[in-house]
Amino acid sequence: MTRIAESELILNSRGAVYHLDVRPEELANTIITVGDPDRVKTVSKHFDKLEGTFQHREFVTHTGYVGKKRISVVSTGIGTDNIDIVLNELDALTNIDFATRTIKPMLQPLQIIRLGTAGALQQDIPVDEFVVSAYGLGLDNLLPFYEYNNTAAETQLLAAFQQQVPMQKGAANPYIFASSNLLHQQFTDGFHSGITVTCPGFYGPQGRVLRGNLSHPNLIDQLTTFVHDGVHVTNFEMETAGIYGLGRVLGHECLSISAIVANRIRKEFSKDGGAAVENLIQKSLAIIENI
Ligand code: R1P
Ligand code: URA
Repeated sequence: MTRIAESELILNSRGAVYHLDVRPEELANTIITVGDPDRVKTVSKHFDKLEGTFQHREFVTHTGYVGKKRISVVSTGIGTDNIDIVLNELDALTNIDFATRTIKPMLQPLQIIRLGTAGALQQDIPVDEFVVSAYGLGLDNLLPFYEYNNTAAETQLLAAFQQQVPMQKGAANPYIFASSNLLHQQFTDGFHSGITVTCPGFYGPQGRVLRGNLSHPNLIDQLTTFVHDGVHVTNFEMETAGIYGLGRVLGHECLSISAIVANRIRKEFSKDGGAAVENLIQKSLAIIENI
């Protein structure tokens, strides 16, 4: 079996994977990802038992139990460049034998659930409500670096998107992946659902104008009006499509859920985003405990 070199899978003096500083036995198979490192403790304060805490750079990990369910909560920081690091290291912790540096013969799928924030792109999705991403559509450039398969439904949706939302030449090479059906069906009551567009930035790539003029000034309008087979774009954020795409590449079950903190159509921002995120965490943990 091929041995993965020290330069490719980097382990530190603790025998932990480099960026996350976590060892295989310190990670659960059910993982909640959050963008903000401070949000990790907002999740783990609900744990019945905290088993271990780890931190390196913006990557904070708390592992513990909610009831009998062992869960790790990991912060990713912002953006799909960080998702490349986190998803690959979570997979390595689970599916690579660190002693022999070889891929394990039996691959273990992880359940990876993002609890994040996002901006709504539909008038009827108010701030402080929740969106489950049925699809992640990437305007970033992460997945073009990997080989992957799309389903027929994903291919059709992407073709419709490319027709209805032509991107400025060179600005984006869109890709799309569906959520895990298995996870999504647990999160229906009280959740909106649709396409989440993952952007390589918060300002220009999400159509925000402060001082710099935009090459794609109609982006918000085009995304809001996009429709294919009754499926609409619900929201914007910065990680979902990368998680769904790498989840597909590596064989993990992924779901992304967002508390809506901005509504870009109504031009409103949540008066208490922290409370919305806390509500999302409580509602989601009650479900995750029983998955
Ligand atoms: C931007 O403010 C950040 O907020 C959203 C975006 O995806 C981006 O990471 O998610 P988080 O609140 O989970 O970080
Ligand atoms: N996160 C984003 O990426 N965009 C928003 O508008 C709100 C949160």
